Amino acid sequence: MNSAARKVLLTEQSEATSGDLAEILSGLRQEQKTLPPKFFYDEHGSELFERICELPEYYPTRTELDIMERYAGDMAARTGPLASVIEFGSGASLKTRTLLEHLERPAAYVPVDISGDHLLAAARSLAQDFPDIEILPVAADFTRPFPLPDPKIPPRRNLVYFPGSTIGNFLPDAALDLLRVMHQEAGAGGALLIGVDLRKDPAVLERAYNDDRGVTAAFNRNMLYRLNREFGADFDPAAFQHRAVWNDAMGRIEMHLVSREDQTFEIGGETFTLRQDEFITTEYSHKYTQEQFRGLTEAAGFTVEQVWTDPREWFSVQFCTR
Ligand code: AVJ
Repeated sequence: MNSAARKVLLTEQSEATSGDLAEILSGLRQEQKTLPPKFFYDEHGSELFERICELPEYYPTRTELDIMERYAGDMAARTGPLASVIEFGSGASLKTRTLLEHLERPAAYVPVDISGDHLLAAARSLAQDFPDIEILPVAADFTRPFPLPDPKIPPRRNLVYFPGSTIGNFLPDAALDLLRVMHQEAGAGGALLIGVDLRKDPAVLERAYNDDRGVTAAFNRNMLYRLNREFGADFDPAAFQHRAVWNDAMGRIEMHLVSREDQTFEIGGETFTLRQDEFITTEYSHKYTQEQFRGLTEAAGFTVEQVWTDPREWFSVQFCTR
């Protein structure tokens, strides 16, 4: 194989901004206003998220990386020879490097991410370091159907990689739908390797989402700046306070933007009102027990073959076969 890096071509899904606006409006029309967390990740939001990953309070990234470094050899042995690795929400592809170093040389790596520019930069850097693997980045919103760069990806023995506990952002029904899509894309003989944050002391959780430096607050409020810029909204970000709370009954951290005053805002020709202390929900981050998550993966048709965790059992990486 040639040692020169291959050229990296980005497959871009058409930018469905009208669908995006419809999704935003339908969330804001609900009794409890919500905004989908995928809109956090514009260029600046992706940068803020990478800063979150390095915060002392935010344990998930560090813990998952440790698990990857410790057990990537075992993961590769479980996986065996592969067609491709398809990663959902690849971001900076940090954990993927450890994985790709250990896997039995997959023909292709397909990182899928909603933040196109960010994705291309990460893909180029990977292409430098893994010249023998074809890097096929796809800029797409994976919460909607999107085409993989066929026919290069044979529908067999793919490893679907979904790290970061991004699955936690989805309500259980939507998480199940997404796992079914992944089951499909793994193909015959394929598998899923998924990072899942586990239930733990709520104090640890609330600290992770309310950091001292206010990076998570900036990340949360960045959504409003983005909606102003890209969707013509007129939010006053300073009129909102960041809050993250553990909801024990639902087993999730909830991120809110709490209104500091009675206010109205406009988007897409509609006017919305918020009283003081009312809030917009911007993110759920579900935390699972191993048993709960097994129920979900099995309902999607997978069998959980192995679960790797850290010594405190704060985070898990789970290997599931079809
Ligand atoms: C990327 C969804 C895993 O839920 O912990 C980090 C996003 N939000 N801090 C998470 C996030 C606030 C993160 N995920």
